Amino acid sequence: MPANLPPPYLKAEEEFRRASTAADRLEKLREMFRLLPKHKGTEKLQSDLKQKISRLKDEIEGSKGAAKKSGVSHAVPHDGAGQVVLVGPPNSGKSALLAALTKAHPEVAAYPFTTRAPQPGIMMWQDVPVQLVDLPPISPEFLEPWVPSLVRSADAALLVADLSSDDVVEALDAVLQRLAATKTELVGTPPVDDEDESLRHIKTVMIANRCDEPGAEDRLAILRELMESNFPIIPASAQGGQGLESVRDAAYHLLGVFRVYTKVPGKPVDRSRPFTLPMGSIVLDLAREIHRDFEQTLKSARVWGSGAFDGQTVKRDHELQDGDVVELHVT
Ligand SMILES: Nc1nc2c(ncn2[C@@H]2O[C@H](COP(=O)(O)OP(=O)(O)O)[C@@H](O)[C@H]2O)c(=O)[nH]1
Ligand SMILES: [Mg+2]
Repeated sequence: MPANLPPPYLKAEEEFRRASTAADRLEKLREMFRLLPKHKGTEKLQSDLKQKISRLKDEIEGSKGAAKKSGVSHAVPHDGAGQVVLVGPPNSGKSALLAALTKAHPEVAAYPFTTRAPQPGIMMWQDVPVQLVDLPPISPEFLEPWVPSLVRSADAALLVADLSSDDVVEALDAVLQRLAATKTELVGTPPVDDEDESLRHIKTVMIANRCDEPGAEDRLAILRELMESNFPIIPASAQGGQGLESVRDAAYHLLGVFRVYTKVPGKPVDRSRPFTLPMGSIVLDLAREIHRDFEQTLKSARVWGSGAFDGQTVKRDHELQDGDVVELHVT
C-alpha cells in the first residue's frame, strides 16, 4: 500500500471495513475512490478500488436482477496470481489459445459462436499459475450481456486478432466499441489519473493470432500501422505454436506482480509456491498476505536475494524484489 494516504481516505477505509451491508460498502468504496490522490504511486490502488466497486455493483444488481431469476451466474472466481481474459471477434482463435497455453479443453471449431460460457484454465508462467478465461466472441451483432462485467472484473486482457481475415481491423474496432459502450476500455497503458469511477480501463496486449495463414504478414503490417500505438502487438499461432512463449510472458507481465518465497526461521526455503505481490510491495504487504494478524505482530524480517541482501534484517517498510526469500519475525 502506498504511504502517505490522506487521513480522510483512511477514515473512509476504516468505515468500509466496518460497513455491514453491501450498499454501505459500495458507498464507502466510492468515497475512498473520490478521496484517493490520483498519481502513479496509487495506480494499483485506483485499479483495485474500481474492480471492487464494479464487482460489488454487479453483486448488488445481480441479486435483484436477471442472474437471480435464471439462477445462472457467469462470474469466474479469480485463481492463481491473477485473471486474464481472452477477448476478440469470432474465429480469431481465443479458444485455440486457451487450449495451447493451459490444460483446459475448450471447444475449438471452424464456425463462429462455439464458445457460449466462460471457460477458465491455468497457464503456468515459470512457477506462477496465471488464470486465463476464454470468452464468447464480440461482434457488431453479438455481445452476450454478461461479457462486459466479466471483462471489467478481470485483472488484464488479451485482445485476440484474426490475421486470416481481411476484416481484421474492423472486427477489432467493433470489439473495442462495444465494450467502450459499457464503460469498459481496453488500453495498452491505463491512465494514472483517471477520476471517473465508473469507467474501467483494462490493461491489454494484442495477440495477432493465426500468423501462419496465407496473407497474414501483410495484415500484420496494417494492424501494426493502425493499432500499435494503442497496444503492444504479439504475432502468434495457436495452431503452429509460433509466438506462444511471448504470449505467456505477456499474460504474466500484464498482471504487474513479482514473486517472493518465504521461509520459516531455522527451516529451508519453501520453493513450492511463490507468493505474488503487486510491484512496489513492501515486507508488510507480504505479511498481510500471509496472515491478517501479522500486520500487528510483525517485528522485522530477513531478506535474501536482491542486490546486497544476504540474510540482512530489514524493516517492515523494506521494498521487496522479484525472487527475494523472506523470513518474517513476529512477536
Ligand atoms: N491456421 C490456424 N488456425 C487457427 C489458429 N487458431 C485457431 N485456428 C482455427 O480457427 C478456428 C476458430 O478457432 P477458435 O479457437 O474456435 O476461435 P474462437 O472463436 O476465437 O474461440 C478453428 O478452426 C481453429 O482450428 C492458428 O493460429 N492458425
Ligand atoms: Mg471460442
